[in-house]
Amino acid sequence: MRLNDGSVARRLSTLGKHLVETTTTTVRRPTAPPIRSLPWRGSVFGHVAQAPEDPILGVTVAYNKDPSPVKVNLGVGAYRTEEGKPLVLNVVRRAEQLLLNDPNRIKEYLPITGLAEFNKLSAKLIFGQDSPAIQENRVTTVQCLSGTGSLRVGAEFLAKHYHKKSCFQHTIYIPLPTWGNHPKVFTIAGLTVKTYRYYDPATRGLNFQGLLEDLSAAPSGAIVLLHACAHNPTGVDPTLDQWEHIRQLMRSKGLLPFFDSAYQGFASGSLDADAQPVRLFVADGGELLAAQSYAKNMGLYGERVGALSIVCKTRDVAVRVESQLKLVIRPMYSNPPIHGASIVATILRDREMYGGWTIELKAMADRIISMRTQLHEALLARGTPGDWSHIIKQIGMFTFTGLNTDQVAFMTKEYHIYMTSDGRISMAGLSSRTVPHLADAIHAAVTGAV
Ligand code: PLA
Repeated sequence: MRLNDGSVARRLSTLGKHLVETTTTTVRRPTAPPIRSLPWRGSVFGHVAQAPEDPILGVTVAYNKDPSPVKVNLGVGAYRTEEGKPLVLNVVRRAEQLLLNDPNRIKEYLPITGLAEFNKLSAKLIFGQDSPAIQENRVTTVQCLSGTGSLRVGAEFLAKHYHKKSCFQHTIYIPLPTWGNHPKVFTIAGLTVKTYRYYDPATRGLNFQGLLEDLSAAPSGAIVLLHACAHNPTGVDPTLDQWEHIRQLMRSKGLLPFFDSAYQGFASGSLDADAQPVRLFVADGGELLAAQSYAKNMGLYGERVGALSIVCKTRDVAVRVESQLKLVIRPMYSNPPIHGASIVATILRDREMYGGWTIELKAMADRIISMRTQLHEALLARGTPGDWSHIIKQIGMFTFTGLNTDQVAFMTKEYHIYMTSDGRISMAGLSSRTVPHLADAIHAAVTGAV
């Protein structure tokens, strides 16, 4: 279309007016009212309450904020060297080097159930090389996110699929006391949590009678959480004879064992000895669950590597159970990470590296035991009132000191010693250098001397 001169002139004049107006006058753009003036002006999350710190991991948060040069963190169960440094095992460094140098390493997704070789080797580690249940292919093992993830996957599977005639099928009995995360993991997965007596504060040992009474009174078909070894927080384990008693009682009542094995090798220094209670239950042909963690025994805390095994009556059942575990895992985190499981598989498959691991593991366990002796002697030397023999009797990473909340708060405030408020101390976080300071703090807390 051709424009005549008149229409061109009109258009130019309109454009000119527009330009003048927009540059010389204030344009009233529709402006949004400030958010603060609106009726719903607060955040849609405004009602969210401040949550408390985690009772264990929160201790590290408080420790990190303390500028004191003498502070000691005995809260979380994390191994430290004599120099107070975190430890990466030599055998882990070697495995990582091998993985790094392998040009065939890829970063593809793992299957939902994780690294197959890792799963096989993990089952052998806990149930034993010659376990009949493994030979009969009636164990299913899935790689999970360390011990916590393995417990959670197991709990969700039970909440969905554990069918006993009794209406108590979804009740899990946990020891009193137990690791603080247990009730949370099981409740959120949909199980009802109840407790059974375990620890006797008077003897600072096992309340075996109370345990037997409570398990006898538990409804048939209930699930029972058992610490495979190095009970957290008490450091008190049943003897093998007592385990046998527990096994007979549980099997006779049809109680389903769910073992939490977070410290295999840390209790006695021997991987096989620490797995004995679990193997006792597998040997009778009955069913059970076992959650394994490599956080402590391989020092792979942050790699989040663990496994859940379910021992079934037959191969056929195990295959179907595994198919359902996949349905639990897939919408939760899809599939597990590859690196940590590859480290573990590299070590477990190689005889020489496996041997190296057991030596380093024993050294960690021995150092913890030596901390027990040193702390005990330091308290005796100070004449600290009370019987402190439980420090050398208890097993594993922790000592359940018997100190109360006020005494713990005092030790933190005055001595910068960080520990959980139930009086648990991580022996693995102590060193010869810090033992005297801890002993001074305990002495002052007990005698009331500042
Ligand atoms: N089960 C028990 C009995 C534990 O003590 C722990 C860790 C876990 C499972 C979970 O370990 P993982 O998920 O790291 O493999 N307990 C620690 C750490 C060491 C923690 O609370 O997370 C503790 O200080 O109690």
